Amino acid sequence: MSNPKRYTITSALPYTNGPVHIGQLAGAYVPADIYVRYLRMRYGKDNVVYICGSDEHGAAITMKAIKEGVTPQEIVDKYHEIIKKSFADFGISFDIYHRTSSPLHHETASEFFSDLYKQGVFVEKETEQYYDVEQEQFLADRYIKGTCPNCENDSAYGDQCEKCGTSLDPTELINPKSTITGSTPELRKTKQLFLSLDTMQPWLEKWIVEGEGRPEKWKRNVMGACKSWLNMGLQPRSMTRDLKWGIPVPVDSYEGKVLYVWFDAPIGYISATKQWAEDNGKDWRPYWQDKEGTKLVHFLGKDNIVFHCITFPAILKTHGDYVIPTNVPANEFMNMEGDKMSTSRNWTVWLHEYLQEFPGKQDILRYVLTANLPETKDSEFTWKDFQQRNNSELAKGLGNFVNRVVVLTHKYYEGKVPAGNPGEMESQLMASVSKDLQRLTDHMEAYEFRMALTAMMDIMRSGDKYLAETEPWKLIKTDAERTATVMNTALQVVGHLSILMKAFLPFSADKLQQILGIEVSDWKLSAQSDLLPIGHQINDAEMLFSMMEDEHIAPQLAKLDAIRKDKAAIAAAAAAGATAVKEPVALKDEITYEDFAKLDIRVGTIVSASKVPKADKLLELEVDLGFEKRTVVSGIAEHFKAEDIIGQQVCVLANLAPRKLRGIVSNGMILMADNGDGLSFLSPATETGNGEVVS
Ligand code: B3M
Ligand code: ZN
Repeated sequence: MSNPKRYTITSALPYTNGPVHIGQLAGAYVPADIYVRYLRMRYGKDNVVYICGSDEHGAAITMKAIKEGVTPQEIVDKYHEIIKKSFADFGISFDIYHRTSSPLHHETASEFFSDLYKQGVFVEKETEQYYDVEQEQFLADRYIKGTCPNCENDSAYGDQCEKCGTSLDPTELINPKSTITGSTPELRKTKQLFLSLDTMQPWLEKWIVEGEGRPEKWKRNVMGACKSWLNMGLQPRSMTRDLKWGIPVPVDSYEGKVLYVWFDAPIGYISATKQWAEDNGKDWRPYWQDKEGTKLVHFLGKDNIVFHCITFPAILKTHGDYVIPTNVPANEFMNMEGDKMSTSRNWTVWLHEYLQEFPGKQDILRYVLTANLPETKDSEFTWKDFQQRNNSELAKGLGNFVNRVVVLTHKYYEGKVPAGNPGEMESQLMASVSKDLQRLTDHMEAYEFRMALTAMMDIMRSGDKYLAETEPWKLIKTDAERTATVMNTALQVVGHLSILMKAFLPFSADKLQQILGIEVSDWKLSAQSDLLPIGHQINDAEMLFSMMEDEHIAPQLAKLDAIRKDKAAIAAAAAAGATAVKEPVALKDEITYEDFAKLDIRVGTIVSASKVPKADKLLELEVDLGFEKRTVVSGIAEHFKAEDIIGQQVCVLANLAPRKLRGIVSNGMILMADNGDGLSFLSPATETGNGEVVS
């Protein structure tokens, strides 16, 4: 699609279970807003729609409601307002910020589902799902915690282990527990409607991997994530859930079930577009159904890639009437002050708090986030960098350059743009501005906003260098005509900056255009020497940026310090607890001699040992029991190195039913004693033949 007629741009719909923070801004909102502002200037406002809204369904919401002891509706109402306001105050220029709890969305998603159902694309399957007997409800994946079978993290969720990133089915969790009541859930039969992603795999591979019917290159990180999903082989995915909160499944005999949140949420982009169209007397259809003319681009963070690159396109494609995304320029994560951002630990900057604590300073945050966007790899936000970039790049750089030009224009020409007589130096400067404009535009089209910002700052630096070399403040004493040329040229550069800044620093851009007395917002692909016409009157100078002192960021650093100290205190308490006198372990229930006699314990010797790949705790052992050799998988890898235990005599529970661990069948169990800070083998005190009975 070289010349799309219109652009449908989306930012991921944030879950309304908490306010928005800078990690989300850097992932999905700041880059999209820059892109959209650029598109509007270049291709016209009427050809661009920028869509977002609150994602108000799913377990994220109901869990928060349980935690705060209120209804899900109260949760979404509260956070929808906070989020919507903070985005607006920050200048994220959505054309609409909608809600998935709205009747229009329910209707739209429901209809979409029915269309697919009528096409016969869903497969009904009976599954076994965990049910919390105390709470009397089936448990969504997020409501179940247990031990990850891959890395043995003991607080993995039913759908994903956040430690090793593996996506899971709840039934794979070891020792599952309901997060609502803490009880052990039981498996019960329930039926769901599945989307056969497996049958979509060939098309998805052609489209994503081979690029068939896909006009733009996708980013490397996005391709990498998609390929790893495709390589694992796509599985049918359930599009319905046994939950009370959500959009009812519009199919008979599915009463009491709702649509999977990742089915309804992306359709939220469509229903939001409908609402926007209705509010503005437009037709929503071309924005979603003109396959030739519409460029659809989704902005999001890396944790949402699979849903936007695989599931949603598969749904759109299957439906048949819809545009599929041209691009999904997803970002990686932004870290903060040397640590992963964490909302539960408060290790982030909340947007609504920033706006309160730094009033009128939206553009500084926008600038610093843009300069550090995690476009190709994870990046980092620090308050020191925030201060430094403000001071050296905005206040002393951009702000100072602009201010100098405006002040000198008033001083020499009463604020009127002087006539110039451009020479070699001026045409060189304007040529370099043109080159940077082209470069900036290319970066915008390629979703490289960090580089685009650098190109804008390079234009400022060229202008600044030109002033430093021509020194109009000295020249004025000897050559009035040449000074007028210099000032005219510098003013043109400032004029161009005021347009470019609209994409990155919209508040300062408006202020600057007010100072310059212009209202120009058509994107420039090459420098224009009469952007500010001769004789044009400009307004009084005003500082665009001010210096950020240590004391301005000190409260922020203090906040983080307090969190760090809390964390250290918890860790110290945990460490102290570990060395403290251990509580005796309570005895298990009494058993009879007959119970004991059922155990067949034998002496054996470990003859080989190796680490089980991708499992931190497991060793695969071969144990010689005299009469046969056995494979035993043992959870001792954190205590022993494989090579150190070969030849070790051990006691083996030899008649334990075989168990499969990480795909390996384990035949027996090695008996170990816990000695307080590790494990030790139980072995006969004197050399004993392999296979001898322990009794
Ligand atoms: N609400 C996940 C998130 O907030 C999800 C995005 C939906 S986009 C359709 O990260
Ligand atoms: Zn794991």
